[in-house]
Amino acid sequence: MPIYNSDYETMPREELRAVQLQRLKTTIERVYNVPFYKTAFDRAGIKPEDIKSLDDLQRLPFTNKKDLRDNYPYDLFAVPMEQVVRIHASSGTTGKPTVVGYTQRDINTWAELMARSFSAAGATSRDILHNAFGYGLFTGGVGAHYGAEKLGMAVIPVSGGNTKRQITIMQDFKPTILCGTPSYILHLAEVAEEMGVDFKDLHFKAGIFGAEPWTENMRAELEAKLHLKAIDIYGLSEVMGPGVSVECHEEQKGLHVFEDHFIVEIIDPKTEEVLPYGETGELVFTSITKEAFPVIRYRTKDITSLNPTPCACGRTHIRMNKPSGRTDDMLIIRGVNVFPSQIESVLMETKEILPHYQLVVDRINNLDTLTVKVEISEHLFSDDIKGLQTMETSISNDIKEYLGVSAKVRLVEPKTIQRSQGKAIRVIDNRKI
Ligand code: DLL
Repeated sequence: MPIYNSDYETMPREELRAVQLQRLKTTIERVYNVPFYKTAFDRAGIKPEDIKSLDDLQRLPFTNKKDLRDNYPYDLFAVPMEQVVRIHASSGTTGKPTVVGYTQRDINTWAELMARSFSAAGATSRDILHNAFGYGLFTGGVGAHYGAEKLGMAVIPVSGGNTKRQITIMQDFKPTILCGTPSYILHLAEVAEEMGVDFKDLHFKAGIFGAEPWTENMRAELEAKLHLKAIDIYGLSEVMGPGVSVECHEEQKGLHVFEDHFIVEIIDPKTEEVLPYGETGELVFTSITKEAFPVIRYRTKDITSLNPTPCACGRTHIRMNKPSGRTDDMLIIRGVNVFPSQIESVLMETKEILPHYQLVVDRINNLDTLTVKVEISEHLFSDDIKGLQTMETSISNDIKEYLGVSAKVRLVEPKTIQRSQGKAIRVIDNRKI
């Protein structure tokens, strides 16, 4: 049973739904004061008092990233600025970032959900957290920090970067829980190896990793390299930050959505039709307790499915499967849809491959071409050009066989693909330049 738990986590679903409905009603009344939502609801012919059951949520319009951008920076805030105590922003590679705000109660809720997330991962107040999520406008660092303190852990706020120093800190301060993006953590492991430090001699029992898609193969790699249990955590700035959902250490199979604070739906991204449990589509969240920046039916662009089956941990909250990617990261190569994570799965089936890779997409003579650059271990990168070519062809054949897409594979020397301190850049799409 979870250690830092609220009764909501194990509540019978009928009771939970009653709580959700009551909170949803309050939220809808709150957002009706925000001109954007009032206009959208009026256009859909819905008044706050029309929300009588959870099914009525489906009558409400969706909110998109574009709506957030159009209301940059503060026009979607549902409280006066004097009640806002924190602002974060998501970077966004195109256009303006999206800006989100929190009241003191929102910050307290977030800290509690992160504390519950750490607890789900098996952490207690006796643990020491090495927090390598970036601190700043990104929600990862500060979000994890407040939650860890709330649970009573001792937090080492190292953030990303300065990687060698991080390894020394791990040796000297003896942290037991590790946080970061999977790609940066992999880099940490690589630097530790260079420094002759074996994670076996460190003290970690669990790692809580997220903020970008990562495969089961990557989990196996991280668990083997770091000698810890790797737990997936999900979230997004628009909905709160990290701690919207998390895996439990008992099953590590799907992320429990904190349904006492968020209502989750899966829709068909094309038709916007709500899909039944088990079907894959786009995640949509409605926040039901947020004050400063509530979101109604926010389309995340993240692709996954929901699993309502009971879990060994005893939580009744629904699980979302590991997101496979985002609709806007999906590559369409000569008509075939492919997510970077699917390529990752195939690459990691090959033993000598290091999980550092990048996908380069070009358009040559009006045809899309995909090149997969991937590092291989030092001892293989030799003068045996023929051997390398055979391996490239074999991986390329695997990609074709499993994903139906033609890709040119280029094996490159270790450490030639740029390392990130936060989210890895997996795709370089030259068609967009
Ligand atoms: O990445 C919040 C976060 C911080 C989550 C630390 C987990 C840990 P944003 O920068 O707004 O917020 O990016 C949100 O990142 O819509 C997903 O596409 C992706 N993402 C986040 N967590 C996961 C995950 C933070 N566990 C966007 N698996 C989301 C796959 C994830 N994708």
